[in-house]
Amino acid sequence: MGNKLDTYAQNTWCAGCGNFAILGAIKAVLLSLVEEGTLLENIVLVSGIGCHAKIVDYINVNSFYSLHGRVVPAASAIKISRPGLKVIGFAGDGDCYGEGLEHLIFAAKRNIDITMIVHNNRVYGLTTGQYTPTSPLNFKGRSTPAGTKELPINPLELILSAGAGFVGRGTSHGIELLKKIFKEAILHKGFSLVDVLQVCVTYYNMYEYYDQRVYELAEHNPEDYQQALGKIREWDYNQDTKIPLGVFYKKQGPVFEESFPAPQADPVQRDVLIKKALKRAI
Ligand SMILES: Cc1ncc(C[n+]2csc(CCOP(=O)(O)OP(=O)(O)O)c2C)c(N)n1
Ligand code: SF4
Ligand SMILES: [Mg+2]
Repeated sequence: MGNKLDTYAQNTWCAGCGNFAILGAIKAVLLSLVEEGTLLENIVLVSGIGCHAKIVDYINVNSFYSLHGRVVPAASAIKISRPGLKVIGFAGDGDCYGEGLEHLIFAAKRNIDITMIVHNNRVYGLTTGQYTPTSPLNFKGRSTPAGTKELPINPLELILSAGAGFVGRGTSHGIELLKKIFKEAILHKGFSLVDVLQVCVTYYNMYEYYDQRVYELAEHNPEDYQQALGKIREWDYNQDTKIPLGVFYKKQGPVFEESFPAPQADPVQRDVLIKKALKRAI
């Protein structure tokens, strides 16, 4: 059954790709937001370059296809200049934990009210299987046939310590949980990051591995920084431990774009401040 968010673009993802779950979940969430009163024209999607990025072709909502590693600055610029819009960025793990990592850190630090959804398949999918910052030690890919010699980063630990007010994780085998986390992240006022363990069936098929290890957080207080940090550290993207899913951290703080005067107060002053902020953000 189609809906008004469908497009005519031909879907070119591989059969079984975890991106389908992210697409299904975000479309359901966007429809529910519209039903609850959000205007579709007040939502903007931003994507990078990679398999994940095609998602904006498949959703009938205003969107901006940015450059590899540049989802965050494009999304930040849109939000700063039009604070009334809901801005949702879709990035790959190569895209925003690799080439664009510094942008992600500074967006979290500034607490810009955007949501970043990371399709973390732990591989460069579009360019056919090179390792990324979240590939595990000894990962054998196109660029590392003998296995990687470096440990992965834990992106959630990094982003939490950078100041993010919302940090969550889901998998592409759990669409109901994805819907829940996406909606909570989008409604959170301030910077939010959702890391999705999105399986790339072609270059790094982890369905079985994740199915055996994931569990949903219970009796967890997301306002408690130390608890959040502890749960985030439970799995380091390398060891064969259990993998917690859910909202690790959620705390409201001052929002970056609200530090500028309202447009009607002093448009000239506001424009000057915004131009300065955009220069810093990009
Ligand atoms: C500035 C720039 N650097 C590198 C590339 C080449 N490139 C395109 S997609 C890609 C990797 C994509 O991997 P990821 O972000 O993890 O997305 P996925 O395809 O896995 O969804 C790279 C390195 C590019 N297009 N532009
Ligand atoms: S290469 Fe991997 S990430 Fe890209 S569409 Fe195919 S399964 Fe999905
Ligand atoms: Mg990737």
